[in-house]
Amino acid sequence: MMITIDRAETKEVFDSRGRPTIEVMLVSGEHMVQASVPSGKSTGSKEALEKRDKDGRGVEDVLHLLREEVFPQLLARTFENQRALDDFLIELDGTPNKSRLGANGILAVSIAFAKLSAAKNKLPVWKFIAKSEGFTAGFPRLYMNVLNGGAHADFKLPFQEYIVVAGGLDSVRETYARAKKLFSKLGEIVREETVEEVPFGDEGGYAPKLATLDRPFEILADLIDSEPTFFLGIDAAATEFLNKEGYRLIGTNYPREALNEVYGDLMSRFPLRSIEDPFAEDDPQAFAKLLADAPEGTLVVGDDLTVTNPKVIAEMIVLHAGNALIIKPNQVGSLSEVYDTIRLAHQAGWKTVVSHRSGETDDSFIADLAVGVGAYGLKAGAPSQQVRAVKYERLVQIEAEYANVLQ
Ligand code: 2PG
Ligand code: MG
Repeated sequence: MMITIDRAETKEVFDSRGRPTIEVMLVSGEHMVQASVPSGKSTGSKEALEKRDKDGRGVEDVLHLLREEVFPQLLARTFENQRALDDFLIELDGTPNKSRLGANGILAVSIAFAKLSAAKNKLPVWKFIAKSEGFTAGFPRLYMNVLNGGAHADFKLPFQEYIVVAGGLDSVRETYARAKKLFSKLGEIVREETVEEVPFGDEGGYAPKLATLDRPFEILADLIDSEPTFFLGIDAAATEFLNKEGYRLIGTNYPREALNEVYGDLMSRFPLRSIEDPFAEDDPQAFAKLLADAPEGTLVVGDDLTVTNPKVIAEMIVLHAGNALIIKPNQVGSLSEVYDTIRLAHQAGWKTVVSHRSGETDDSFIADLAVGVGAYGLKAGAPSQQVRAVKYERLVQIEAEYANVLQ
């Protein structure tokens, strides 16, 4: 179906850290959609560029480019599909990393267009993605980040994210309800255990100071004991704690071989089965070694390593530098490229975990994306922040709608 855009507008909205980001509204006939884009903190160096004003904060320049340059051209054309729209934007930008128009500006238009296409085809977004891109839809496990550390919480805990991976129950509604209960219980446990008040980290998880490397795992292993299908994950975000002397964890520097052993030891004692960014983003060999050494069934997950980029994932597949990857649309900046990356990953037998960013908005698009591509997981933080909860709530809503949509 050819899509004509009748009206396009953009404005600044704030993300969950109170930093400006971009919202785009598109209108076609009777349909009106909105999309907004998140913003990361522990970013990979090969990510497409999130364009900021000279002050390093505002997005006025991008808004201006969208209004004055991009929108007039959008309105003058028709687009056959997502690829045609994305190719047009990428060409208009004309740089290898989307630095002229900004990956943030381009992605906001790209996602809004996907929503518009779904609306015009009278399909829910997840269904439209599955159908138009040839994916098999399915429900993801919840990757719920319940304890925040690293760069998201002043390094009070050494790893950036301690995640409960929840799934395997009859329904997403049930899974989400049980995961939320565990999250509340965790709040009581960490408050009892720490003298100081326990703050929340960037992604809404608790950010207590716990004395040992083991302690968060002991607490979480106990917590999920009553849920046989749940397991634990971490996002080490290791680039953030690498220095000249090695990987620094609670005052000790570990060379990469020793860090590999730390992970092995943790996995042998706790139900830890998914490890994201265990080593620095420029050390795929260390990822490959961990995967080779790890127990069967372990997920070694790339994020800064793979940056949702089809060219990079193709290289990492050849190097066996993992068996799963994080999918963050703003790392690459257009949905067509996101779909390319997911296709390459799935063909190679890698699992995908669709993810939010640490600075989020109330847009729940990633939930539709996760279901539409049949992702293994949806990583959306802790339910204490509304911008995170809306993603899980949208999954629950899709579950209700699923039965009514012709498969
Ligand atoms: C990550 C993310 C999201 P950020 O590292 O996986 O949880 O953090 O958005 O800061 O890159
Ligand atoms: Mg990460």
